[in-house]
Amino acid sequence: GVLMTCPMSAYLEQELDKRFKLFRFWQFPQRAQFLKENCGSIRAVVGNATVGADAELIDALPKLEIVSSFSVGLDKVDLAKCKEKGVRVTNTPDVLTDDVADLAIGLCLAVLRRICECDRYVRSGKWKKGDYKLTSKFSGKTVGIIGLGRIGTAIAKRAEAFNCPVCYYSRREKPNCQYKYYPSVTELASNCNILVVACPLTEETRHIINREVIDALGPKGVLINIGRGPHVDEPELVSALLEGRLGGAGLDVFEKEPEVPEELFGLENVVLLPHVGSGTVETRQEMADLVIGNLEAYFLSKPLLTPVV
Ligand code: 8YV
Repeated sequence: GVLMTCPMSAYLEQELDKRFKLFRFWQFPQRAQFLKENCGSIRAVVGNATVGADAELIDALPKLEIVSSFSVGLDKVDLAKCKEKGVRVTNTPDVLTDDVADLAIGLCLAVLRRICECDRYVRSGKWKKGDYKLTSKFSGKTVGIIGLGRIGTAIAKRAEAFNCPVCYYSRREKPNCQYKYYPSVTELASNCNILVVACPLTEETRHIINREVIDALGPKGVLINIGRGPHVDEPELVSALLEGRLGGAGLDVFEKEPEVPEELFGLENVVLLPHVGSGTVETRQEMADLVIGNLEAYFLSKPLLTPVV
């Protein structure tokens, strides 16, 4: 049997249902009772960025052999626990890189050129009373990227096409990389106009955007987050935006999704999205196929397509 932790894709659900005995965890409000009755037959968990496989769930499933996550980020999977118990883990890298990078650029343009605010301006009929105020140019601005992995590199390539100088922070300088490296996030923030969070969420990167970094980015700087909400100290971000100590923000992720700080709703220099970085029909189908491909490979004793553990 396969346990799906929460609703994530109708297509994936249907395809899993064709191949395995599928348990939909969200349909059982009595979780402890459900686990007690079915733990003997669940060999795989399919989770996502919202509900993964924490230590408690892994411990409750003695027959668990593989966690196949419908996400590239694995911050909701207890990887140490999986390793310890010999549980394999797979994710969905590469197939979502373009979409997430596209959306990061979309957020840059939306924040600087006020695309969403302009749309509201037209819809409300305000255009008839006068032209919209001037906005800020994106092309040529310096883009600082935290995490130069698959997604960070794809964002850098797109930024280059806009003639934006690119610089980055990562734990180590990348060999043979033409972008300027800064050994700390604060130095990166001091030296760019737009700071993009594109690293995995780990203990080390939690609140990597703190007050010091926000102040280094400054009243003309813009923060873009397509990573995870907890990368940012959200109350610090909200107060910096409200006090005008930060120029703007484009956010696809939040600390307590789907809760978004309502203080941000009235700000024109902020664009808020409901965690849709990978949310296209095309990519979600490829992600689903990768989840299934990994499970099939595992149960046929073939090499996993995208193994992490
Ligand atoms: C998804 C994500 O939003 O890949 C990730 O890490 O955050 C996402 O692609 C999510 O897992 C879809 O349900």
